[in-house]
Amino acid sequence: MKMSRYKEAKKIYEKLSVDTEKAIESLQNTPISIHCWQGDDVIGFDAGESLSGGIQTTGNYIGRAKTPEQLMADIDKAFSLLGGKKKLNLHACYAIFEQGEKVGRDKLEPKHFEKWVDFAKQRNIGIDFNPTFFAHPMVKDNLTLSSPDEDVRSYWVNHGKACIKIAQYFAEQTGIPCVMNIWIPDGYKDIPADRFSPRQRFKKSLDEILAVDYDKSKVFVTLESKVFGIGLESYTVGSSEFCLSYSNYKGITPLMDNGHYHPTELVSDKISSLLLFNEKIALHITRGVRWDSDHVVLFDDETKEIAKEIVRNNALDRVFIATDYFDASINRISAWVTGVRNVQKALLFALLQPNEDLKLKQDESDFTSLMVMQEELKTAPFGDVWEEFLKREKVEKDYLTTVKEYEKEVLVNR
Ligand code: RNT
Ligand code: ZN
Repeated sequence: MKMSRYKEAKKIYEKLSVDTEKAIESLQNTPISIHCWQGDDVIGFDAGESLSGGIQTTGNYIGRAKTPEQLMADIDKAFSLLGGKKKLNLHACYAIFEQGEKVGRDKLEPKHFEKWVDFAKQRNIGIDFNPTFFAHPMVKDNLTLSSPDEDVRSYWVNHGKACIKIAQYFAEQTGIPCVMNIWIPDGYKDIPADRFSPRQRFKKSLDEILAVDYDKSKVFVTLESKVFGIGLESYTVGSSEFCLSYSNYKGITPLMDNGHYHPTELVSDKISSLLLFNEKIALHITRGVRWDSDHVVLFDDETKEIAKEIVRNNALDRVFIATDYFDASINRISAWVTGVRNVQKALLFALLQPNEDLKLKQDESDFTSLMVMQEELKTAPFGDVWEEFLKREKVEKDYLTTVKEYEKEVLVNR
């Protein structure tokens, strides 16, 4: 009888001292926090404003989710095409209000997210959370937590505090810890006269937010840095140095988004340093094309290199892995599935490297072997192991057909 492609691949990897069974199992147990905002171009339900804060979606593909029901249905569709463990990553702007109810972001409560909790519980998944410091009338002159206007600053401090409580509610309701990520767009288009005071105010605001009493085993607060935004080209308050230093000072978790650095700087090279000094670290996996454009994640070199850094440092349980991209020019369900599958492919690819052997070659200064081995591994039968993972997770390899059907049946009618 002909051996299955997976069995053959397993044998080939065995010869390289790689256990494909172990690799598949590790991937199955690695949660990916899937961002809800790919489904509606980062609009949300509370402010009805178009996107701002130096980030931008481009494209006008049919079928943007406009209601909680539509977004939930689309997330379900995407989830049905994805294997592995999932978490849902929500933003505060996805609060769901009763008809006619209007609540400021400074006054949000757990009850405004009850429907999301039901959604998560029914699907047995955890929820991650983000205060939304953008696309809102209380963002004045592109400033929130660093604003010199005390009304503005305190409004956003109250938003942050409210969100910590909501994050703890998510953790308690689902029984799964919640990662709550703080990112602010604050910055200046042109050369500022004072770089110090905005950062000093940002620090003060974060101190005030984190003074809320919360359970640190249930809520992991992360802080995301950024180098520039559209219209905020000259200065961002939450720079890399600020965010790393602050995380260190307060014992919270640093978050790196690989679109948030100068184009030749690589997050894959930063992970090891952060792992040395932090118990946990967090990532937003995205793809910047010439700028922080948030294109759909591909199975490309940097995504693979990021995954390798997580895997070969034995850090799968120390890195909170989340996706963060938004493409409005293609089918949004396909965008979700393609990007998340590519993160998983990269992880599996990393899990299928003979990492110990490769390290040894480096330590022996046998760079010739190292190069040859690394290149050979690129054409090892990775695809067969990937398909085996999908099979075990009971998802079809082909998702395009399903996506197109859903588009014809559901999305075109919106
Ligand atoms: C913006 C940051 C941030 C957002 C989301 C919507 O540049 O990457 O993480 O993309 O919070
Ligand atoms: Zn991000």
